[in-house]
Amino acid sequence: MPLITPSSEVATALKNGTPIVALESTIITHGMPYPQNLEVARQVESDVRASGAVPATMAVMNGTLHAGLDDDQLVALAQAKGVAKLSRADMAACIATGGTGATTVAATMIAARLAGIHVFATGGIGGVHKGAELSFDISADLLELAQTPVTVVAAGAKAILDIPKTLEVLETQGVPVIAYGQNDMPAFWSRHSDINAPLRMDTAAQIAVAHHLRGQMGIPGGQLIANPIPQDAEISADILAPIIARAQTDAEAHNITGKGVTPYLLQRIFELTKGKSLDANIALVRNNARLAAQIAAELGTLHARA
Ligand code: PSU
Ligand code: MN
Repeated sequence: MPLITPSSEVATALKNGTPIVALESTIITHGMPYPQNLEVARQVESDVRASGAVPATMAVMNGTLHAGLDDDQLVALAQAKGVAKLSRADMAACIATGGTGATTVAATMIAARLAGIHVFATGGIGGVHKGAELSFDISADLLELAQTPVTVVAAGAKAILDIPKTLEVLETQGVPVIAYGQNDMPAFWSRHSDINAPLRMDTAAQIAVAHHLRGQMGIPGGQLIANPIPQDAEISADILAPIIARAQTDAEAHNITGKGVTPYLLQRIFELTKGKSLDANIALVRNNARLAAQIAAELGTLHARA
């Protein structure tokens, strides 16, 4: 049995060396409400295609790990209730039991590596949560970045996370954190933060070369590209700070823990911003998909030359 089943579009792209961009599915099942989640999933796939690459949305459906979903599968996933949220710990168990689950950043990286895909676009990664010194809540995404060779394009760390602590863990784990086109870390819904990014690059070609070099040098793990949200879509940090604090207090009051924390906070912030957080989230994911497609294309030319 193959470990991962590519869609026919992804299989053809793999054969022809067409650039491919991996996409996660937890953002569909746990990150956004229906029906916007379905619209966004389709829109991001079409953004990837318009940028000259092929999208590969990852998910486990009835015990099969897919790289690339057809529209019926996207619809089923977007509407399904109680879909598992799969990280490194759960993916094999979900396949073994014939289950259906959406892939987080960590699980999507594993799937991409299995399929032979090097670049992945998402909204935000998981990180070190505020209060982690008590809760120990540190996303498995960070450890995956340390060991799986996929370049992940995200919009920086969300303010629901502790950004300095997240950067400390990534530094310890040897993960390059590269701000795209600016010196400071973008902060997901806002373009800027007051925290300097460890690294900066200004072109997709540089990012591709660095990815390629790490592989050649035998350095395990991926790269995190922090791509600022487009200016016209950002929400200022001042507006968001009290909303995030409120969402966090509510999460504690409801004893939300483990896998439930990130989806709860995203949903609560959506409610408290009357949907504005979702509009920003959509704009930044689309922006990340376009950059990821450029990086995948640059990597394609490097591979063709090698
Ligand atoms: N950030 C978002 N939207 C999301 C997620 C993060 O803006 O949907 C999802 C991603 O799938 C990420 C996961 O990998 O949440 C992290 O969950 P946790 O913090 O439980 O590791
Ligand atoms: Mn967590």
